[in-house]
Amino acid sequence: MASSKSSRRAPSTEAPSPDTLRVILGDQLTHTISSLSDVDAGRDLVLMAEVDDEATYVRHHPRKIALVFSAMRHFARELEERGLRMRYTRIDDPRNSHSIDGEVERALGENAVQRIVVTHPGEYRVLRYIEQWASRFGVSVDIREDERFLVSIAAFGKWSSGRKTLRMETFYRQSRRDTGVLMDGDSPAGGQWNYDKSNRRRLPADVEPPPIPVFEPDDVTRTVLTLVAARYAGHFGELEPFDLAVTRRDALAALDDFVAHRLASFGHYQDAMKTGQSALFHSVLGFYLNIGLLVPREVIDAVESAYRSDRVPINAAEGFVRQVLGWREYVRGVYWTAMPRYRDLNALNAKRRLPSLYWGAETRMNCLAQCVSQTRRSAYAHHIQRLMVLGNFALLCGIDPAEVNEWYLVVYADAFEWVELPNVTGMILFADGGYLASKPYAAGGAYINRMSDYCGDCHYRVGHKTGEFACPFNYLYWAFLDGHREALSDNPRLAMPYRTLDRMDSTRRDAIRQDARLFLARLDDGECV
Ligand code: FAD
Ligand code: DLZ
Ligand code: SF4
Repeated sequence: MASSKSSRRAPSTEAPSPDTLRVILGDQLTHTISSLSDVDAGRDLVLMAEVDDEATYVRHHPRKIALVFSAMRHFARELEERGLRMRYTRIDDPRNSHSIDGEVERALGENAVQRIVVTHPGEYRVLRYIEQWASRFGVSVDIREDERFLVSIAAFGKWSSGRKTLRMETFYRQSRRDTGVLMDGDSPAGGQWNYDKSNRRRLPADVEPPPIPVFEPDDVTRTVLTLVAARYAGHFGELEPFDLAVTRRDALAALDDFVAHRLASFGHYQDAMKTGQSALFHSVLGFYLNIGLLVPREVIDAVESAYRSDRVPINAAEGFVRQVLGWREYVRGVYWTAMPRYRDLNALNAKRRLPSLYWGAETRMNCLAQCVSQTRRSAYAHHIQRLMVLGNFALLCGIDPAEVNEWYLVVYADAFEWVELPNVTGMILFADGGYLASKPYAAGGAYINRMSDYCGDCHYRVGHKTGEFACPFNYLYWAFLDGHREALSDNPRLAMPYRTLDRMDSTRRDAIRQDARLFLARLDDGECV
């Protein structure tokens, strides 16, 4: 890989001074990225930079920083092998300005560049500074569509315009039709659009999920691990053992492994949780999709092809495709059509500070303890852990969306604002008032008990509704509905729980309110709950 030093050699007749600077961000590690589609090896310079601004604007989990830096270094080496001229700034380069802006400015100062080409970034914050490059640096700036997504921002904008609330299912069906994925002519493969009903099984005790592939760090990754350990020591999370894929080749191996060994059961056990098993039958591909080592279309095609060749059932293939073609594209569309106002939404007026248990402080609630410690170790939790344990608790306790958003952006190695923010603000906190989801995903302890083995080892009793040993999710759930009656009671999807609440006698309702008040006061006082 070229260092920034070697890329500033005096131009020779073979290598004229570059006139175009192609900027590749840390989540754009895709050989077919639009910013390189017409790259000219003779005239262009490709800039990549490891910078503290991106690693610390929130204090990312060290595994995420190592994943991004190591994948960037491997990708730069591959580009160099393609014959491209690289200007790569390492994190420990003493000349590093530690911002993308600063690195672009330095490159422009040392090369007679007329034009910058970059693919649309994944975050509004980054787009804002890229949009200033033209006036700031006096060069033309070509911001290109990120064609790795199947639905463009413009197409989503057209679809969503005029709708007060959006629904993923409608978007998803349209996307299936538009792309032909899992379609038999005009009909959905297998006859149904959605197989969710078959996808809610608890994991039987005798089902052992296959291991997730591990990738041994090579010398490049080892160097990065040493740097990350030294520079970001105070960040939440464990760096080692580091076993993630950092190259496209290994990410493709992870995809093959998922399709061969876990996809068939993905649907059935999608919602299940088990102590000591972080991924179960999930793909663990979000890390690689989100930095570009894999592109969504190839992942979807691999899954569809497994279904077409009878290797996996339709409920598995459809369940998975819905996540990638449905949810992933949908939340991205919501993000870009609703930013920047989306970041400040707080429809339920939630104000509580994020409790220290999210950062690993002791808790007697076993489900939370398990999910937080797994997150600290691996920078990963599967969807139901994020949604129905960690997210559900944040919703029921009324935690400030800004604090919850920051936590999710910090702790998961697949977290980038375009996907993290709508999932937190829209899906778990209902802070957008129902723009993204039709109802809050609030639930009592019974749901967690049904889908996991956490409750058996808990200090609390999931069957107790109130009282000293009652599962806090139980009374917090009813207290949440009670407290947000004005905002939520008209929601048809909540009609049944509100009827149940209204049928409770006043003694029970008072006990719920009292237990919730005491619990939240103890939480605010920093007591172990
Ligand atoms: P699988 O369960 O195997 O699913 C396959 C793929 O589908 C994922 O890799 C992902 O690309 C996509 N997907 C699934 N659900 C969603 C969803 N709700 N939104 C967008 N894509 C989805 N996903 C992220 O990629 N980054 C985040 O920062 C992120 N934050 C989340 C925060 C909360 C509160 C919640 C509830 C969900 C969040 N998700 C996020 C979505 C989802 O939880 C993760 O994509 C998933 O757990 C990653 O694990 P996996 O790769 O094993 O996914
Ligand atoms: C997440 C991340 C990190 C940790 N570091 C870098 C970096 O040093 N250089 C870089 O170009 N990108 C990094 N990224 C990814 C950016 O934050 C990413 O481009 C934005 O999150 C936009 O999606
Ligand atoms: Fe979580 Fe309640 Fe079960 Fe304990 S009893 S693990 S707090 S759901």
